[in-house]
Amino acid sequence: MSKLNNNNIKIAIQKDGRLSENSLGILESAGLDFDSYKRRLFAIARNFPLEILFVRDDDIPDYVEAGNVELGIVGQNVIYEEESDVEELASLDFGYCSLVVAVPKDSKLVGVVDLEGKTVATSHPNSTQKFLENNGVQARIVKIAGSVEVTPAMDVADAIVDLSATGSTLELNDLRPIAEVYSSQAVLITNRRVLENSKKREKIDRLLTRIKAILKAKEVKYIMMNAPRAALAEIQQITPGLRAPTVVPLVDDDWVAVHAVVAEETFWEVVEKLRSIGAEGILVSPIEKMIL
Ligand code: PRT
Ligand code: ZN
Repeated sequence: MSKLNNNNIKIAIQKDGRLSENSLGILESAGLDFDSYKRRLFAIARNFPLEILFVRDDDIPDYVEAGNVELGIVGQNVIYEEESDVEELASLDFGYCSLVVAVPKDSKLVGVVDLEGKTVATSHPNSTQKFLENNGVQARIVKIAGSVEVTPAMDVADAIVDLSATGSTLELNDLRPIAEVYSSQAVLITNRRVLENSKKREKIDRLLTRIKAILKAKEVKYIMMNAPRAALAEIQQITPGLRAPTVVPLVDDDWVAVHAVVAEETFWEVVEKLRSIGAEGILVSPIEKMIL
């Protein structure tokens, strides 16, 4: 790694797995131009002082903590499990999952306390140990590298602690969740020492500004509509926009065109209200980036 250009900052992302596509996607949306063909060991951005390293997700917090790379994109679950001393710069809104305790559907175990004296299989032994301790439960933990979900059927364990996203894997294996250890999503991480280096910090801040602009834009929609001029005051109440909606006069004096930014969360409620006060021809477009 040290053979690469020292003026560049480095970011480690998952080479091949659930987080890879979205991690690459966010860097591309941030305007970085690089070749990731077959995700070789690393790629160099042509238009930003950044190198991208493709590694196993489990190694990402270690590289960031040791300062081999300045940044990383990884699931919070890996940070929690490895108890890594890293700083989260942004939650990236993908890679959502939960670490859950699950038992066979026909099991008598219904809560964490029922795990007392039982055997729990997991590939997250640290998180499991802490969770059991916090709940005052003593159980035997069996560390499994993969396919944790099959262990109850094999009589290896009474319960499992595993990541779950859609819940399909639990369902397919006749398991039901009985508790959540924590929820997780992908995050951008760094370490505190890096932030003390002003040259590196400046580059990290530039990249972070771009990433935040993309994340912010996902929360809003741009809408355009025609509305009776008489309804303007009400429209302004419903769609405050960034400062205020943009109002464009139309040839017909009684009507105006209004452009506004609307939060994704309340989007349909806002549209229904706008229609009820006479807005029509409502056009909606996604916002690619939002720089405040
Ligand atoms: O090779 P490498 O070590 O890099 O990859 P990996 O195989 O260790 O990790 P990978 O690619 O499976 O997961 C990377 C990260 O994605 C995890 O660390 C989590 O942060 C996140 N993530 C999100 C998930 C899931 N969703 C997920 N569903 N990681 C794993 N799963 C597994 C889970 O273990 C279970 O086997 O998917 C199954 C359950 O999924 P559902 O949808 O059936 O509930
Ligand atoms: Zn892994």
